[in-house]
Amino acid sequence: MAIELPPLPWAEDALAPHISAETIQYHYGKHHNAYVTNLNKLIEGTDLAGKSLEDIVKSAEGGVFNNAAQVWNHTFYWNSLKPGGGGKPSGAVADAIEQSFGGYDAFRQQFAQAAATQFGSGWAWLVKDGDKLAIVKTPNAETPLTGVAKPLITIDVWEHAYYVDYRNARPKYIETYLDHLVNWDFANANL
Ligand code: MN3
Repeated sequence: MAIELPPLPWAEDALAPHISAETIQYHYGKHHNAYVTNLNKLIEGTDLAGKSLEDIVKSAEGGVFNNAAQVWNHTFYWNSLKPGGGGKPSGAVADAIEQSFGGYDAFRQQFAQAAATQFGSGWAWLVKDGDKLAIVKTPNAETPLTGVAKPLITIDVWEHAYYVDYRNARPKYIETYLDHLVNWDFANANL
């Protein structure tokens, strides 16, 4: 069975004015969709056809890995966003942030720093690594899914994620993600 493009968890204009419908139309409708199309072409007729997306990400290399991981990373990113999100977390993830970083403000500063300093294209993640939370950044399509840490939320820092709305101002996009968009319910569900 072919890998499918999952539906968005909200309407394409639901994140405006922070992320515009135009960005979502390109980012989901063109970029994410293209990774799905490319992946299906690459695995057709191979022993990866019929495997789950997660299994393909964990076992593939090269172009198959890049496309599969980008399909998985983007779906995880959409779920990391919600209309009316952002601000301080509540629940178990709030306690874990307190214990791991010494408070929300320290977490916020470190997450923003990681996302802003990922050179070129990539991702920043809040992950659960053993008993602690940690912040990691990954280049290009690389993803914590191939390691031992469990991803809780992510931010896409490829230029296509913010250039329409923020031009080159990546730090402003990161700040907006933290203050207005991040879906702490998703982080709590993953914890
Ligand atoms: Mn992207």
